[in-house]
Amino acid sequence: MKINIKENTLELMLGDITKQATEAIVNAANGTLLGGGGVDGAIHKAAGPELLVECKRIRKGLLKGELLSTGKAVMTGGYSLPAKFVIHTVGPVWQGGANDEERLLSDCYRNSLQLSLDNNINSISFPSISTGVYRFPVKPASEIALRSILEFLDQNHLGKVIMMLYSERDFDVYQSSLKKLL
Ligand code: AR6
Repeated sequence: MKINIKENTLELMLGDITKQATEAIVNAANGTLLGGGGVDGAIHKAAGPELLVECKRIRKGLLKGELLSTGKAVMTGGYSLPAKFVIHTVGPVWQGGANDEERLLSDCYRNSLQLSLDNNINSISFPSISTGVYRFPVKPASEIALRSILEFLDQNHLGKVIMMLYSERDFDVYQSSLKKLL
């Protein structure tokens, strides 16, 4: 499913984000930036060891216990990935919904898109942030993700945004949320 928002496009796709040749792909990382399971593990594996070296260098430059705060985003090279850049963002852990999870998840999308814009990146792919290990329920997460992207694309000229879903079930949830939002 593909839609136009002013001079931008948003497309929902089913597949592996590590294979995506958009200029940037987004990593659902954790605050340590040292890699992990899920999409984070897959991205580090496909990018190769230099990605971890750059992540460690960024981490050394962070204050406050050297963790990247939830909702924030940083950028690295893509190394052996088809994508030129990786934007690492830290989604909120689902704790029932009363701990600012909605705003923090929205921050992940907005800050990643802003970082792309600031670096003249015209195409970016997102995974479904927080809906794996961090247990954010997919339906509300899809609504927050899509609303945040649509609002950003309504106000900015970025180019192409892809939501890369990893299961048919997630794809269907995102598709019905998008239809509802339009
Ligand atoms: N391509 C696209 N999507 C993927 C891929 C892939 N190759 N692999 C998994 N997904 P998760 P989180 C989907 O758990 O919930 C890590 O250990 C997956 O099916 O990767 O934000 C980090 O280091 C799900 O829909 O991220 C953190 O500690 C979505 O990506 C923690 O997990 C997100 O699932 C972050 O948890």
